[in-house]
Amino acid sequence: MLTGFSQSFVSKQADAKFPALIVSPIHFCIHSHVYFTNMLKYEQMTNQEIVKNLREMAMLYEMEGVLFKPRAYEKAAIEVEASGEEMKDLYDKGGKDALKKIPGIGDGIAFHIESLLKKGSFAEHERLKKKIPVNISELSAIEGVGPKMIKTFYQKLKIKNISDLEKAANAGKIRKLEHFGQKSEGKILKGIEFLKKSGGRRILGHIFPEIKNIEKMIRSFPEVERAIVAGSTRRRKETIGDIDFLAISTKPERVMDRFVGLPFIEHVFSKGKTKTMVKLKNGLDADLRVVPAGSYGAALNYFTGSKDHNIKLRDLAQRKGWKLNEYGLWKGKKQIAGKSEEELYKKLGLLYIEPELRENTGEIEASRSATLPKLINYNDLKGDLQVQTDWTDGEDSIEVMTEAAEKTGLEYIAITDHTKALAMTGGSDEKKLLRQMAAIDKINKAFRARGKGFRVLKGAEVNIMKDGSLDIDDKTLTKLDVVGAAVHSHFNLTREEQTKRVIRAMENRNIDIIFHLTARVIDKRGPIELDIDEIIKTAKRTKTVLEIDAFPDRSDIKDEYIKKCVLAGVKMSIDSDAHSKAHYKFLEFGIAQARRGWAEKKNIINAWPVDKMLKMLK
Ligand code: DGT
Ligand code: CA
Ligand code: CA
Ligand code: ZN
Repeated sequence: MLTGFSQSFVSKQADAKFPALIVSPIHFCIHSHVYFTNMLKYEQMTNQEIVKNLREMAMLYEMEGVLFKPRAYEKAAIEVEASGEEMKDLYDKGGKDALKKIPGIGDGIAFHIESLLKKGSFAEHERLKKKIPVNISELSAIEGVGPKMIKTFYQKLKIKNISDLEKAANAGKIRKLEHFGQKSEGKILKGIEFLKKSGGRRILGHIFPEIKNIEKMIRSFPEVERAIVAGSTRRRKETIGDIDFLAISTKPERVMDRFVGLPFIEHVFSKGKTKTMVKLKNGLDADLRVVPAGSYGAALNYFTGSKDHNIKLRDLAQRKGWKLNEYGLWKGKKQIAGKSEEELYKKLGLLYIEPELRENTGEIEASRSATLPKLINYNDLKGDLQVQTDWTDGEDSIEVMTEAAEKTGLEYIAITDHTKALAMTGGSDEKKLLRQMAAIDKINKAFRARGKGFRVLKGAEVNIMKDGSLDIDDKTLTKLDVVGAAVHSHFNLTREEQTKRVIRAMENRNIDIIFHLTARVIDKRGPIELDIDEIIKTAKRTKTVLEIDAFPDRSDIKDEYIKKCVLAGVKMSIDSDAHSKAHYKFLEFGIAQARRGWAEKKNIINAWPVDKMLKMLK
């Protein structure tokens, strides 16, 4: 989380949306009844806040040069982040022992989380923070800036936050530090620029578990009949600007009282009978609207958006002489639809349109002509073709990753550890790959002995070098079941050079898939320059699969490119890019991405059984 820094974006954004309200947010901070009673007791931390503390701890230990602990804390952070349950609730129900049931949380970390829940801090964290009193979360959000650098900046230049760093870089002070130069100084400034441009939008996959938890809590209010999150979250956009909740109730005031009393809430902008606007502790704004049951479908449709989709629907209604708004579809004063979305679409002469398609990019026309795609479903994946393990920079062993995959209902995974050009990950060379293949053979044999059909495929995430060559020889690649290749460096080549580079990799007969094609990291760096149409043409010609990387800050390729692949008949895979067993949960966001790109099961090779999938590869 970017405290402070993103705060200014959020309020700027709020300014634009509710100009009359936000003169100074503080004046409009309406503390409800519930809030005051909560204040008597300590307001317990949400998962997001706990994750932030654990991540900071990992980085502080890394600054101190402590071994193992950084990784242990990062792992715990990943697990808490992915948890469908609030630590606070687990702790209330079962104490420290309940926390320890979460993988990656042992005695020590459970003790610290307990302290976070009880007092909002823990001793070790406080001690280390005193030594390096900087805003670590904020600084580490900059591309390429890690704990060691943050420590140097503080010790040499007393840099505590992004604004200090920006000033120092602009004054040419960074380049004078040992191990730094003009180039790294420029990179830092570029990273800061990128963060500023992202305008406070947040990556859906990072925030989704918390949103679902809030939705669950609203649903549990006794006066609430139904509740759902709408807006860009329901459309499953890669990033969201704010959160839009919708509920049905005949007692809206009671619902609003309860809503503003939830532990996630930082601050109440306004509280009304039908609409309440708050800022959450995670920095995002959230609205709750309460409507009567008869308007639920119309309101859900309206607040799901997108705006462009809504406008098109409204025009459609108008052309029939009707009126469409968030309360219903109206013929004069008579409501002719509005209870459900299905009814609404039907009345407008349309087939139901899935939320992921509602961007006015042709879905309304396709609905009218009954040519909507039969979207891939959230339970359609049978395999995962990009999985890292502790052979390189993953957290878990092949065995643990395999077991977890089986538990999530998959039938196969490909182990695709990094290769030697990525030295910092301990990437495999040819010899190490051969050893790993032998290890995988053993695991598969054990599965067969137990009469289980699960398959572990031998793979790699081969590095595409600057000139498009690969860092592993063809002789070794031929022995693998699935080979992915990816760009991890030289992000600034020209469009022509970059396109040529990737095409050369695709032309290699051993390369089955291009992983995260554009190499973007949504909140850190933009995509590499590519001639996408040329890439897609080459993918078709060379039978290369393009991956939809489900890791939330990648979400690469994006929906628009997926749609192009569908049209061109280029096959895709949806992979978690897991570096921990908790990361299989990200597959859901890859599927969402595929759906937003109009993809069907037949377009996605790992929605197929393993044998059919393997036959499709080069
Ligand atoms: P976000 O929050 O930027 O990630 O994107 P959305 O789509 O959630 O947008 P938001 O929160 O501003 O509004 C929620 C929905 O409300 C939006 O998807 C469609 C509807 N909406 C908002 N403003 C308008 C408008 O001016 N006209 C129409 N027809 N619908 C609107
Ligand atoms: Ca929204
Ligand atoms: Ca909104
Ligand atoms: Zn990796």
